[in-house]
Amino acid sequence: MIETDEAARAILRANDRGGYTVPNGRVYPFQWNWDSAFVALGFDTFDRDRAWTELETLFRAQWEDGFLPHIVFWKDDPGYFPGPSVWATGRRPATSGITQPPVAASVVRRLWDRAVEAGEGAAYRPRLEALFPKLMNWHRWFRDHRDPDRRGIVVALHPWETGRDNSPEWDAPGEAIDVSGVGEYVRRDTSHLDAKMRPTKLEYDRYLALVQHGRAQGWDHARIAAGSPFRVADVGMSMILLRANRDLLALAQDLGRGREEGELIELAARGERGIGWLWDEARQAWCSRDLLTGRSSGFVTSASFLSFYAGLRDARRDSAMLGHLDRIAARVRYLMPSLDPDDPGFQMIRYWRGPVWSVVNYMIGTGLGEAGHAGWADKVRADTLGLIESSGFYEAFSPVDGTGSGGDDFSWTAAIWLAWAGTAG
Ligand code: 9WN
Repeated sequence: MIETDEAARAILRANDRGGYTVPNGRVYPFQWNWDSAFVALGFDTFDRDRAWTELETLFRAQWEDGFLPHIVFWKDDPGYFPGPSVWATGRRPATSGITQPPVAASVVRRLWDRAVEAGEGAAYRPRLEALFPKLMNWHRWFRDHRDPDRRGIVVALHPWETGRDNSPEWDAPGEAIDVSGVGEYVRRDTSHLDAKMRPTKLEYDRYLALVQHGRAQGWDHARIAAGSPFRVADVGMSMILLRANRDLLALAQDLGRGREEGELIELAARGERGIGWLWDEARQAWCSRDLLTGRSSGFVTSASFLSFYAGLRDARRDSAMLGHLDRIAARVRYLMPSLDPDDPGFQMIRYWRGPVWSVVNYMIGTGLGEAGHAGWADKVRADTLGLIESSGFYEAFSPVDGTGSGGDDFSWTAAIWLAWAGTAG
C-alpha cells in the first residue's frame, strides 16, 4: 500500500503542468474540468495548497456568464483532437464551449472540511471566500442554460458534457444529429490507444457536428440550447448537481452567506422534486431521458446508482436500485460496470459501455455509505482497490477480468486511490 501511495503521488506530480494537472500526458494533454476536481482530492492528501490551486486555476477559465468549460487549453498541443482551433471559442485562455459534471462544489466542501479539521480554517477561509461566488455562478449557469423546464435537472447538449461520452444512453437521441456536413478530420485518440477501447467513427461524427453547431451560434449558450439537435436530461449530471447544490449550501452556511443560502435551499428542493422525472417505472431504475422526444433511455448505467450520492431517500426506489446492484454484482467480478452487463450492448473494454471508472465508483461508494448500505459501499471500494492493485492506474478497467482500458498513469485514478480506494478507514 505504501508503495502504491508513492506511485500515485508520483503520477500526480508527473502530470502536474504547473497549477493544473493533465489527465494523461499523451492522450489528454490539457486541463479537464471534472478531472481537476477529482485530482484536487488526491493532492489534498499530501499537499493541501496544491489541491486548492488546481481548482483556482480551473476557475480562472470561467466565462463571465458563469459557464465553466470542459477543457482549458492553457498551451496548445497537437496530440489531441479536437484542439483549440476547432472549438474556436475566441476566449483567453482558449477553452472548449461545453461543460462537464459539476463535482467541483462537493470537492471544495471536502477540501474545506479537511482544512478546518487540520486547524487550517483561518488560512484557507480567504481562498474559500474567493471560490464560493464562482461556484455559485456556475450553478446559476446550469439553472439558466441547462434546465429549460425549471425541473431542477441537467440537460446535456453534448455527450462529452456528461463525461460518459459513448454511453448507449446517447445512441437514440444522437440519431437526430445531422452528420452530413462534418467533413474530413483526423482523430488522435486512436493513434494513442486501441480503437476497440474508444468511441466509433459515427459517434465522433456526432461529437463534431455538435461542436460545429456551437461554433455556428458563436458559442452563445442560449442560442445553442434553443437549436440543439441533442438535448438529453442526463441522470448522472442531474444527481451530481443535486449533491453539489447541497454541498454548496453547507459552504454558504459556514460562510454566513444568507442570501445564497436561501437560493441554494430552493435549488436543492427543486432538484429533489423534479428529478423524479428521471425514474423509469417500467425499468424500475434511474435513467437519462431525451428532452426532445420525452423518451426514457431505459439503460441502467453506473450513473443510475448516483441516486444515493444525490441524497435521495425513497425506500421503494432504493430497494429497486439495490436489486439491480445485487443482480449486477453476481454477473461481474468488479463493480460498477458503466453499463448493465445484462444489456446486449455491454462491451467490457469499450470506454463507457462496460468498463469500471474509479471516479464514478468513488461517488457511488460514498453515496451508498451515507445511505447506510455499508456492505455495498465496502465492496465498491474494495473492488476499486483490487483493480488498481492488480492492473495499475488505468483510465478505466474491465469489470469482468480487471484488465486496464484506455490511458495508463491516469491522474484521477491516482487521486481516487489516495483519497478513497487505498485508504483504510
Ligand atoms: C472528451 C479526460 C476526459 C474525461 C471524460 C472521458 C474522456 C474526452 C475524450 O476523457 O473524454 O472530454 O476525448 O475522450 O470520457 O470523462 O473527463 O480524462
